[in-house]
Amino acid sequence: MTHEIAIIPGDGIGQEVTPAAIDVLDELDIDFDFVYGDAGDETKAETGEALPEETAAIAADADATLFGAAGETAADVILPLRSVVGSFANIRPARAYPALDGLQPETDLVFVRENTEGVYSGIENEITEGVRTLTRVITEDASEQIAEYGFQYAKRNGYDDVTIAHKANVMQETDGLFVEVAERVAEERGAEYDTTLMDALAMHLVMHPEDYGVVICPNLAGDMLSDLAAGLVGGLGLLPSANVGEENALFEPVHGSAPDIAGEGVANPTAMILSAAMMLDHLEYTEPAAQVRVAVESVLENGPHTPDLGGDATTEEMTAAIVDNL
Ligand code: GGG
Repeated sequence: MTHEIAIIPGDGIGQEVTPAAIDVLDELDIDFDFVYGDAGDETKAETGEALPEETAAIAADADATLFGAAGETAADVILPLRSVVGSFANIRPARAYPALDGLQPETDLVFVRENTEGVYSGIENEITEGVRTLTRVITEDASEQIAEYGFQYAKRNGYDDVTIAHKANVMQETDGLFVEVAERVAEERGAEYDTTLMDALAMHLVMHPEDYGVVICPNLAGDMLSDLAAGLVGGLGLLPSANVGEENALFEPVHGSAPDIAGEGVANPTAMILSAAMMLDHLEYTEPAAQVRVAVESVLENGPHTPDLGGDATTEEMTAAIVDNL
């Protein structure tokens, strides 16, 4: 069976780490048909559109999409792409690797981030000169869907600790609804859970990440807390993610386009390759997904490493070592 995979490298280091994931997938005994699409800052400069219709169509028609990184046009690229694949959940695992000198070696967290609304609603306005507004949308349906997914994910993957993150003491209507619905879902399932204010959670995650497992959170909180967690385990170069829908899905590293190192060929390919491993799981290639993770872990243990991990290897050298380990 051939799987059609949309490949959208996007901006900056997305152009460098996406080929790394393809090198790894090419090494597996699976029939993939890669279909390429353009999107991002350069595409906008060239065509006037950050996400051309044909690129969105490629993602809609594919069995899954691999996306690299978004730059200045993130709101016009990654948000609509998530919508095109019908994604309602953004899964962002952040785990420490024993071989790396991360700040918090006990970290094993998974953020289950609501992926369609909150302050990413796109409803922004200029009311009058110097006054701009943003509408934060929280719906019962989306809150229920993300809570259901979060509790199912925790059960399926053996996480005992589930935390519902919110800021309902201030955003009383919106996060009031989010936490009320998530608690109702937990109680209907008979599941154990905690609720925590997201600002306090940020501090506790830094000090005691080992106390947490799955964190179910509204959109912006998930975006920010997962970057914080990346800092606990060795940096953004390590964190993959899955944007999951009912049928389709899109996989991307948590990092963005990293303009400070783009073009130098030294971006860490780990996050992108682990995103491809999440895609393999989604396509039910559990064994190859595990093989890819083992190969990545071996290189994280033995090198070579890119500069973000203290080494001097290029993206291509680190990728070649991972491929050799498959
Ligand atoms: N590959 C992730 C990426 O491009 N991130 C840029 C960004 O700002 N993303 C916003 C988001 O994840 O919601």
